[in-house]
Parts: sequence; structure tokens; C-alpha cells
Amino acid sequence: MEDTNGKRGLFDRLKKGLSKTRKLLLTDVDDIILGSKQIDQALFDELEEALVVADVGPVFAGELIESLREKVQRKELSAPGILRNALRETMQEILLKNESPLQIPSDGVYTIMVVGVNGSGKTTTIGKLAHNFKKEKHSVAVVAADTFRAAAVEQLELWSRRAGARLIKQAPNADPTAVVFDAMQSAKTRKSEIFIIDTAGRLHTKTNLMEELKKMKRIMGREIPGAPHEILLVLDATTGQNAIAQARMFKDEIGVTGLALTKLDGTAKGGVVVRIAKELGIPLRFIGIGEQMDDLRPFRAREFVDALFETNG
Ligand SMILES: Nc1nc2c(ncn2[C@@H]2O[C@H](COP(=O)(O)OP(=O)(O)O)[C@@H](O)[C@H]2O)c(=O)[nH]1
Ligand SMILES: [Mg+2]
Repeated sequence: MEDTNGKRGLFDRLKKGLSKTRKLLLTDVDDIILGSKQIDQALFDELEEALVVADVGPVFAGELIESLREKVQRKELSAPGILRNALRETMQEILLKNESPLQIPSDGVYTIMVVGVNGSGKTTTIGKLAHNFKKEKHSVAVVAADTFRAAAVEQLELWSRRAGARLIKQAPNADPTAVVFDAMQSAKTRKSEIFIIDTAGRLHTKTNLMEELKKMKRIMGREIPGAPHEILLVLDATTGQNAIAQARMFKDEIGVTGLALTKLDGTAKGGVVVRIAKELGIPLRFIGIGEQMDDLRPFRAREFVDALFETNG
């Protein structure tokens, strides 16, 4: 029997989730390397272009190539064949510097405010997060502060049931800040629980949305010292440059302490993980690789690079 939830099973799932990016990156890089007899400027130029196509961004691509060039100069690299491994190692080194998983204290109340535009995957990510936290034996409450659409509350309710998390909600169209206030009152009575707050993401009323989010944030901090402990911005990886623009906006308006990048399974431009970490300087906490409950993972540089580059299987 295949162990789909064991370490290997989870890794294979990640690999499968990243298969579009793997295909693009590996095929291109291998074609370039196999077609080259020596390491020269032309080879570096081609590699850099392949990396940019995979959306790692020009900054990171440039840095990677520079680092490879230094290795060649130090004679650590002599033939194109070993370049692939060097690329993998260098990518890992750079990403490790950006690795910063969410650390949740085992005791006390911990609050996560989840923000992002409609459709980016907030509610789904909250469901998966709740599931993960429950597996780690935390108490979890999800808070339906996206009250704008009735369907949004129902969707969260469904996920709360799947994950076995408590749901805090009010009547449809309730004031979202009132829901948050409610949740914080509940938090005051708990010794130890993670509160995950779902919020609206309608962008056509941007100013109102940002004001509403700021108000929620203020109320949380007023009721529970240190809250929100994390402001997690959810970004859709398939939107590329747009995701970066959104991140800048949310960062400037309300402050963002961590990122979740969803739908990596839907894009060949998974290099955007790297780009976002690099260009925004916000820790990448989680990556989403599918629609199921187990399809959210803490971002780990080594695992991510291994899943991108491992060829057997
Ligand atoms: N393939 C894939 N789909 C996802 C992922 N995360 C979310 N989705 C889908 O994206 C759509 C929008 O998600 P939702 O959570 O409702 O977004 P919200 O409007 O930000 O709350 C839904 O159909 C989700 O199933 C992911 O990692 N991979
Ligand atoms: Mg939603």
C-alpha cells in the first residue's frame, strides 16, 4: 500500500503539485546544459533567460547566475553537466535565507488575520490551516468576518466542519468588525486557541475595504494584546506580477507579516515563490498546491528545491 500521508507521500504530492513548473524549468535547463560543451557567457545568458521564463524574477535570476559564475571562477565548476546541481544548491542557499515558518506558541491565544483579494484562496487556505493546526493538537476557531456574501460564510462553515474547528459567525450582512469583536471576547475566555479570521476581498471598493481591515486590526489589538499576531496575505500564484502589486498595496495599507501563495499547482511559473520572497521581503509561510485539505504546506526551502529538481520517479 502506498503511504500517501507519510513523509514520502507528502513529498510526492508536492512534486506533483509543482509538476508544471518542474516541466518548464527542468526541460529548459537540461536542454541548455546538454546542448553546451563548455561553460561560457552564452550558456549563462541562456540559463538566465530560462529562469526568467519560470518567473523567478530578474533580481533572483541575476543573483543565481552571478553566484554560478563565481563558482566557475573558483574552479568549483568545470563542466556544464555539474551545473544543474550547482543551480539547485545555489537556489536552495538563497531561499534558505528567506525561510521563516510561522512559529505558534504551544500556549496562549494566537490570532491570524487573513487578507487578500477575492478568489485568491483565503477561505480555502483557512480551512487547510485549521486542519493542519488541529492535526498538531491545537484548538482552532475560524471567524467569518467576510459577511458581504452569504455564500462566503457557508463556505467557511463547511471547512470548519471538515477540519473540526469551531466557527464564530453572525447573521448574514452583520458588521464584520462586530464579528471580530465577538471573536476577541471569546478569545479572552480561552487559555489556548488559534483564531483565524476570514475577511472580505472586494477590490472595487478598495478604500472601504482597507478602512474596514484597519478597523478590524485596531479592534483586535485593543481587545487582545499583541493581536493580530500574524497578518497573512493570500496571493494567487497564477496571477504573477499582479500578485506582487497586490502584496505591495496590502503591505503599505495594513502591514503584512506573512504570505501564503496558493494555486502553485495551476502554474508553470512556480518560480514566483522565489520572486515574491526576494522582491517583497515578506516571509513566505505557506504554499498551496491543490484544492484538498492536505494541499497546504509550510514553505521549506530545501523541500521546495528538492521537489523542483528531483528527477527520479
Ligand atoms: N488548484 C488550486 N485551487 C485553489 C488553491 N487554493 C484555493 N483554490 C481555489 O480557488 C478558488 C477560490 O478560493 P477561495 O478560498 O474561495 O478564495 P477567497 O475568495 O479568497 O476566499 C476556489 O475554487 C478554491 O478551491 C490551490 O492551492 N490550488
Ligand atoms: Mg472567501
